[in-house]
Amino acid sequence: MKHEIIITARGHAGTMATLQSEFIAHLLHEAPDKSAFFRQHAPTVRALATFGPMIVDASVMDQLPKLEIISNFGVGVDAINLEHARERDIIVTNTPDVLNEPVADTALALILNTVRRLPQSERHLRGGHWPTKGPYPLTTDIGGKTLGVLGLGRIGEAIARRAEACGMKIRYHNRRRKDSPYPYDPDPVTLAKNSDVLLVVTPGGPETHKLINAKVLEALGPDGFLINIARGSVVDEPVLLRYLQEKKIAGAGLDVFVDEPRVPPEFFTLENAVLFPHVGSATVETRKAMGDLQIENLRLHFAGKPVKTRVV
Ligand code: 8YV
Repeated sequence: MKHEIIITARGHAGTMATLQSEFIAHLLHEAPDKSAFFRQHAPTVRALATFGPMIVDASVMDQLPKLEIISNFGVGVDAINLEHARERDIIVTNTPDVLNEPVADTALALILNTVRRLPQSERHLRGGHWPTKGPYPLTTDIGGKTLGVLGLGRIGEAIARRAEACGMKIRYHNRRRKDSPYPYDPDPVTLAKNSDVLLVVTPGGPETHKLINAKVLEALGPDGFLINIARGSVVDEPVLLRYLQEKKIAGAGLDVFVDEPRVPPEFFTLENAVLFPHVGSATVETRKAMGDLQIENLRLHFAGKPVKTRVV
């Protein structure tokens, strides 16, 4: 017997295809009238398969009285109201670990591209400026510099390993100090002060909202770089923009933005910013592994077994 689920948004194609063949999958993003859609499927739907930044708030959950599980594609569950899920006894799952290494690869690439200004130097060549204006201006080594990791979890550790291989020194701040060989700073401002490159790799959500503010950027200073591969919400975006425009920090490498896929166009003209369109985990292998885990959690739940990667 096929179980009925709702898919909340257009996600990874292979995963969508499997979900649609294994389950009776109703597509929320294709429904012209969302309220009518929820009314129609409320009596039968027990699971949500959710993708990307699609908001799954209390009102979505409460339109589905039979909802038992929300299976998220992605490690970050900041788009889901976890408190409400807990109250309603709804299981929430995510896709941790399978993306640690590729996200860490992206982070290292972003650090190197930002500090060494490699995309800018390529633009210099493509723009035909090499013969006329001469070589691209010198940049800065990452070897010997300090990487401050804000949020030393599994992805943060994978990035730290790579940065160490490039000769960087590592320090970190977490809400709770952990058993780690790296020096600990008690707050983000101190970490920024002690870092040449400040890397944001915290979860999103209310607890980290605008954690990177003017005070932190001030502490990072005119020679410091900010790298964000976490969530746009962790950074006060207009303040960061001003610090970049006024060159009050040396540069920023951003894989995430507040209102994706919309990026404030003021960022496009900045010479001291490197911008990636949220590609941290965007490889064929990793997106398949994430989808497989999302589906496995649904299969386990419907088989009456404990899910594999439960958040709530
Ligand atoms: C994906 C992510 O871009 O796992 C996460 O939390 O942000 C990324 O891996 C996203 O989940 C794709 O929808």
